[in-house]
Amino acid sequence: MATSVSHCTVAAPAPEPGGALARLLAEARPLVMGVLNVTPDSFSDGGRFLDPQAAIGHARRLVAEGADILDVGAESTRPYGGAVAVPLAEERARLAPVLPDVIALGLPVSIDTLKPAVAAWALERGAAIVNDVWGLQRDPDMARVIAEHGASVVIMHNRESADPGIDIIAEVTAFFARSLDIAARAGIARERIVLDPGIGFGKTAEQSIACIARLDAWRGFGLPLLVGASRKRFIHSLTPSDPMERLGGSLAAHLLAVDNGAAIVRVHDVAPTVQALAVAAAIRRAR
Ligand code: HH2
Repeated sequence: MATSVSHCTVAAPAPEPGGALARLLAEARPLVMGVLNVTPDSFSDGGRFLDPQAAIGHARRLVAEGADILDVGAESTRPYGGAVAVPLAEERARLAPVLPDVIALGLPVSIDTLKPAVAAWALERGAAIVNDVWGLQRDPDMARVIAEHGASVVIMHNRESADPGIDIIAEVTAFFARSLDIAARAGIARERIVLDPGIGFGKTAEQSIACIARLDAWRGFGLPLLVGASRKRFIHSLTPSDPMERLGGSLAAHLLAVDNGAAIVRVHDVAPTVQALAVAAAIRRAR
């Protein structure tokens, strides 16, 4: 498209194939995705940000602390904590007074939802990414909605229950291959896909640890990898602690995840993570 301005012709900027997320990833530094849970029952911060003003205030704080992306969810996805399924109208009602203000902060926003209707609603309001903790395999409409809106997607591995007897690396690899097939058939551009092994989802503590340790197993897909270890239960399995006491374990997990190739870390504690990443990067540069 070209626009005529008096005597000269100005070319309109070409649409970016990978959008805001690809632009950030091109900076070739680990990105920090800050978590905003507008829920009463999230495993580590349920109820803290259900009030819209508290949620918007927290989003501002995450931006000020250096987040690159904001991940907004209004239904807890916690696998073993007895999270209550939230009806569509309720999920949208939680998001409606919050999402526009969060999007107005200017960072790419991802919507953490299982429902294609919520994803579509958020994308139409300016969200850039859909964070699907069932990797496009739960609802057949999810991939179509993402493709139609030209959005990016986080494909996360999940399974109904943990099985200590399986090879978790092979299982996640096969899951990613299925999800990527669904994405390709729906027409989601590869530049718009991020893969996430789903720390704590359908995995024993040992399997979650193995996924971080063996992150390079999925480099062959040629796609950015995301790790969300923040306050997760596997940390408790190593050092018994309540979720709010797991910052040290979360930082260790995310630093090693980045060393092993993670492009994005999904965290509740943005400021300490940004600081830890900066220090680790400086030490790496000085080697
Ligand atoms: N973890 C949680 C939720 N969404 N999305 C991705 N892509 N990766 C993750 O590891 C991940 C996720 C669980 O954390 P939280 O949002 O704090 O809890 P809850 O689901 O209970 O709201």
